Amino acid sequence: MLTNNIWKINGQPMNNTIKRIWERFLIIISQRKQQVNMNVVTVNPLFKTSLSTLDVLVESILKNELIRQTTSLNLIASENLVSKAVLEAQNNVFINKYAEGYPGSRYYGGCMFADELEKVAIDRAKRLFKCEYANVQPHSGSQMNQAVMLALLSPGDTIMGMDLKCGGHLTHGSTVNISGMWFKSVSYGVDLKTGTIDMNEVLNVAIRHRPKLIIAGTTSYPRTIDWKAFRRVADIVDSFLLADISHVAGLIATGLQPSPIDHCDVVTTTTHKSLRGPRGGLILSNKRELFNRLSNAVFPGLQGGPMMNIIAAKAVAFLEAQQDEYRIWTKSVVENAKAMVERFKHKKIDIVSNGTDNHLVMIDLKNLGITGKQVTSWLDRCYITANKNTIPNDLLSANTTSGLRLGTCACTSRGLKKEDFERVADMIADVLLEIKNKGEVSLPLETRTRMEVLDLADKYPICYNV
Ligand code: DSN
Repeated sequence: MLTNNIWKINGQPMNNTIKRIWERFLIIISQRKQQVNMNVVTVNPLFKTSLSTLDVLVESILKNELIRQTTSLNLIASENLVSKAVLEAQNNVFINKYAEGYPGSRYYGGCMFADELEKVAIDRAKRLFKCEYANVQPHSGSQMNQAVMLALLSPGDTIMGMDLKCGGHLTHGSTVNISGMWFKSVSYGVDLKTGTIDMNEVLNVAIRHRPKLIIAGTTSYPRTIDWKAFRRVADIVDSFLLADISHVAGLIATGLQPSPIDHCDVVTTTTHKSLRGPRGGLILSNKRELFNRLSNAVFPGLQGGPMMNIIAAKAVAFLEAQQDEYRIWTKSVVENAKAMVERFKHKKIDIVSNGTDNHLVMIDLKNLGITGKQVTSWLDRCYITANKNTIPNDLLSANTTSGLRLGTCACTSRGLKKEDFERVADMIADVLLEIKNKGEVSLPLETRTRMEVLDLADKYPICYNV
């Protein structure tokens, strides 16, 4: 495929003159490589000095992080483990390239391959999510949501998102975030008995405050969101509807969760959670009248040049997400989360909403009388990585919390099976119960858990080269 494509620029065959120059260039490069190997010529040190020679400190930090990831079990719900191909794709020569603008309309020369790459990423994103518009340039989740607000709102407008404590996100109107500072922000929560979104409350809050933008989407909500019901509310109050599917995008891409694309004005997602790609954002839409507004908001409204090296890795992740292996992986992600829930319930540990439909397991620690902060620090000592999280009706701050959030993406990517997740749930349950009973994790339990974790880590190694 490469050999065919290399003779094309922007998908068009090169003319013969350019092709001859190109062929000559490839020969020179190959001769040069041989000369270098034979020590006949010297190489500019800029291209020769490796990280291990130049910067031992940074190199050792990178190695330590690989060792940390390899020797612990990662249950952070917003993280994942990328493939070798995605990791390779991110590390590329586009790190050198400015490409402000969009394919076919850039502010810099030399963008022919940047154009080609961005078009590939856009096409794959559109195919994956079955939509007409995709913007692959947002650098992050925060920026994709800011861009949507820039496109649709004016400062001072009212926005409505989910309460942070119930599973909403900082960028959906939190007062400590620009979304809650520059806009008047109101929120909806969940039914405290069921732990699920109460659409009557959503409608009531919407009617009371008439938001210009309603945001549906969460960071710690284990249940399926009813996009059609949100659309009905948005239509009643004549508001834009944004779905932020960052956590469940991968499950939506493979049809395990319903897609919001036909019900919402705009859909946003990060690319590094269940999508298993590089860190970054993505904006999707089927509303033609919004396409230009969204594009102009991302660039030049909010960002400068896109990170083309990251866009290369996004394109690869979008390709992976269309393959059978990925579909099977998403199925396992959900099955593994359900398996953990059952083990916790068996140990009489409370689960927010009493179950899960996705990759998330939200543990309610209130009845155990312990905090998320205590638990995550003890789990860290046992080589299990998770995060404290507020839960509905939480009386504690986001720094302490009555909840623990677990997610199955990273460990499923690593290869852990349902029975392994059950074993991990048992380990975590033992830790929780001992903190409840003794206020700490005893040395024997800490040692036992570490050994069990290392046993699993050994069985499912992370095989990146550093
Ligand atoms: N902080 C991320 C999460 O953990 O869900 C979202 O930005």
